[in-house]
Amino acid sequence: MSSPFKRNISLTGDTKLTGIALTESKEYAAGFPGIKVAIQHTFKEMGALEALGTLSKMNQKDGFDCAGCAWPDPEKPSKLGEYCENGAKALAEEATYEKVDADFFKEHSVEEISTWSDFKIGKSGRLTQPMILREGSIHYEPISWDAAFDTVAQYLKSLESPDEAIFYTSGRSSNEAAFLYGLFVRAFGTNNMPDCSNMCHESSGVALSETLGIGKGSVKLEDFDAAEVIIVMGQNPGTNHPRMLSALEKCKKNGGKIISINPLAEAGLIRFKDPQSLTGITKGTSLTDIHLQVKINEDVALLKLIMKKLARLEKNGKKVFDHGFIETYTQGFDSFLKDLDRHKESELLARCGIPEETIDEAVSLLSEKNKIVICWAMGLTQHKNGVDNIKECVNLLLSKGSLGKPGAGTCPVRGHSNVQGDRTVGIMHHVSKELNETIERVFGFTPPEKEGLDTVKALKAMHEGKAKVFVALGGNFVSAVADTSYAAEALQNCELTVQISTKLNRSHLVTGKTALILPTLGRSEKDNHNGKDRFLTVENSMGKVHRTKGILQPKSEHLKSEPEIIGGIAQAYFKNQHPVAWEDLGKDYDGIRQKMSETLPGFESVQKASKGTGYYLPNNVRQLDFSKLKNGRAQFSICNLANHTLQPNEFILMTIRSHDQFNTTIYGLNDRYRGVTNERRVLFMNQKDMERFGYNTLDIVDLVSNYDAVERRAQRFFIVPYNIPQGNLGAYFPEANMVVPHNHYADKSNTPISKSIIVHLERSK
Ligand SMILES: Nc1nc2c(c(=O)[nH]1)N[C@H]1C(S)=C(S)[C@@H](COP(=O)(O)OP(=O)(O)OC[C@H]3O[C@@H](n4cnc5c(=O)[nH]c(N)nc54)[C@H](O)[C@@H]3O)O[C@H]1N2
Ligand SMILES: Nc1nc2c(c(=O)[nH]1)N[C@H]1C(S)=C(S)[C@@H](COP(=O)(O)OP(=O)(O)OC[C@H]3O[C@@H](n4cnc5c(=O)[nH]c(N)nc54)[C@H](O)[C@@H]3O)O[C@H]1N2
Ligand SMILES: [Mo]
Repeated sequence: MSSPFKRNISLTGDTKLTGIALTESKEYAAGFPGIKVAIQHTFKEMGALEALGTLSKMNQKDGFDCAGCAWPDPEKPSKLGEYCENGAKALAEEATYEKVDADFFKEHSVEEISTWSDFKIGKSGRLTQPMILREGSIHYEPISWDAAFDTVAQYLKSLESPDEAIFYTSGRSSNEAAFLYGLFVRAFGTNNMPDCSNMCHESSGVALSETLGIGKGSVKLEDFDAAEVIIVMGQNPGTNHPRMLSALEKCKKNGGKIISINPLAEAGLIRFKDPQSLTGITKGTSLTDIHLQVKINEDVALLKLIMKKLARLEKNGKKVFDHGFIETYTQGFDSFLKDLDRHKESELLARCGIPEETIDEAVSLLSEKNKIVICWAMGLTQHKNGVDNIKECVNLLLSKGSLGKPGAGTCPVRGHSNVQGDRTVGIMHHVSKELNETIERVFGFTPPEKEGLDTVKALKAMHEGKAKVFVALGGNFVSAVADTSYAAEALQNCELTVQISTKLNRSHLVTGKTALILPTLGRSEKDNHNGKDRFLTVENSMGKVHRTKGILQPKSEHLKSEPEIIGGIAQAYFKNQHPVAWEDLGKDYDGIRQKMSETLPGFESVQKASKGTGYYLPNNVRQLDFSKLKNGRAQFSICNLANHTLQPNEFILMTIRSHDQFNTTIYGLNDRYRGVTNERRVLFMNQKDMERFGYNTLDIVDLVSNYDAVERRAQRFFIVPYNIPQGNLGAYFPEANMVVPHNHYADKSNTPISKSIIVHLERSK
């Protein structure tokens, strides 16, 4: 027997190190350089006229939702535009002139393209027509839409069980597309719906559901105006949610204070110059009042220490906690206080590595105030104890009565622009009995009752050959998940992999035996059907559903919208033998919204989102209604401290985003705020650690992790001295994903430990 055909695909592409240049890291974010970069990117990729016209429609009532992040739009958007430097880059990526068409794939094999860097692959341009990579071939060839849909249908039919298929979603899809996709996957017969949020805010969802009864945040944008203290933890808004800086600035103007908790002094948190306001261009605001430079993954230790100090003040007669609130709405406060006694202040202090007087400043501020908002992102969620990190934040808010009133509450800052909406409308691997019953009533079929696979489990199932077809609604699975080599083996084990995408990425190269590219319209593009421009809806980070309508000419006449593609696959699979008229529904967004309004709690008024600025979904925390929880009360939790055992030569590594990327999409090679130019393979290290190990600036090392006796290696990183706690390191995602183990993840949420990986360093050969 001949050995099976295997393509020779590179997982890292070109890792040649470039002419790196280092400068001082910046203290302030945005301002003029931000405007300049926004303009440079959009003008270069899409031309000046179109760029200016399009930017002015971003995040406006009659325009489209920026795909850059999920931060909400103010009720009165700025006349100068409601976008940021990185939103402009996101637009430029999607609206680029460059195209990846049939000629491109004829000229370049997948083997060749895989040797390019992620940056070069992304810059190749927009996908323009359906393509197939046949078994035994290394070149994609064109295929018609109908033949592509039939191919997917045939492979799905050939499976022994629907559970042999995996349906991934990234968070850029509209509510309508995600709803239809979830419906089709259930009609097909599985709950295998891993989702990018499994790697993102799943820890927040689990922690908040268990303690407060809803897996989402409780604050609205106006709460930032009224807050007395905003704590920003494990988040880098200057880069990843730049429009949030305007909200923080407003809080400061109203007399509020900001505490940032982060191993790094991130530029945007220190000072901010609002590029959208004339005063911002000249003066700038100092944002952070107190920076607690915590060691990686010691947030629970820090919060426990703060709570212990608050409890002592209270014992000494100061009114610190909101006992009325605690008695009326919560459960478990006494056991929580008792548990704090188990920990010694000196040990907690040593763990978090922050000068005590700085912590005392924060304690003193928090003791006085009770309108407190806590914002957080990946710095808290992507650890083994990610769920406990967030529960500890909830403990603080509950003890201060900082929920369900203006200026107070939880604010998990979401990543992808519609990741929250996708989950709300039914993308999940869990089974909801209520949703299943409603689907049965509204659509006339019985959804499966078996729990599905999340990202971690789906990867394992493909690796073990238990899942054979992989369909992705957006995203770049191979580069986004932990453990790149393992992920590649998993995908390459599949019979068929299908990518519904806008732009070329590594997941189009690391494929199953057969692979399909189904190119789709981007958020910014017109979605015309029978002479009428259609619109879609999304949900922002604060639970508001609103419409989004593209305005640009589509990049190719062959593109289909996501709902049309899902409808097409479903139609090819079911023919006309199913109660749902899939093809018609895929084209009829009002029809989908009608069905959403009959199926999903809170979506009764979704048709209203077609006009105006949208509406808020119900949120029990805003009403202080905890009736769904044990004894009808919000829950205090007893949380675990991080538990790492390090050898003397080991470090804790966090994998973070540079200022010039959107997840696996690389906008450029600079991290302006951190002072790095022209290189992504960098490793941020404390100067004292460099001295201890005899490293010089720009020495080149490999990162090596060793979990369960498996050595994982990410090669060739430049050492950059940086203001980061001793024993901690930082490197960029996705380059460093090579060392993230696939089988180590957060308790309960299964989120990979991308922010606390134990590694040692070896000089590169
Ligand atoms: N321009 C741009 N915007 C984006 C994205 C992008 O890639 N580019 N990605 C989007 C997505 S999907 C997401 S999820 C968000 C991500 O937004 P962020 O969570 O802000 O992104 P990261 O770069 O992962 O940053 C994590 C931050 O946490 C800190 N940190 C790491 N470990 C710890 C820790 O143990 N404790 C504390 N307190 N802090 C820690 C890091 O220093 C860093 O500042 O942004 C979204 N928006
Ligand atoms: N080590 C490490 N790993 C991480 C993280 C980390 O911090 N460290 N962060 C994790 C997080 S928070 C997340 S959210 C995941 C991200 O995981 P993913 O969401 O899977 O990855 P992205 O890079 O956002 O996906 C980019 C691709 O999406 C496609 N795309 C863009 N817009 C659209 C659209 O409108 N429709 C469709 N159909 N496709 C579109 C394009 O082809 C583009 O190449 O990565 C996770 N992985
Ligand atoms: Mo994310």
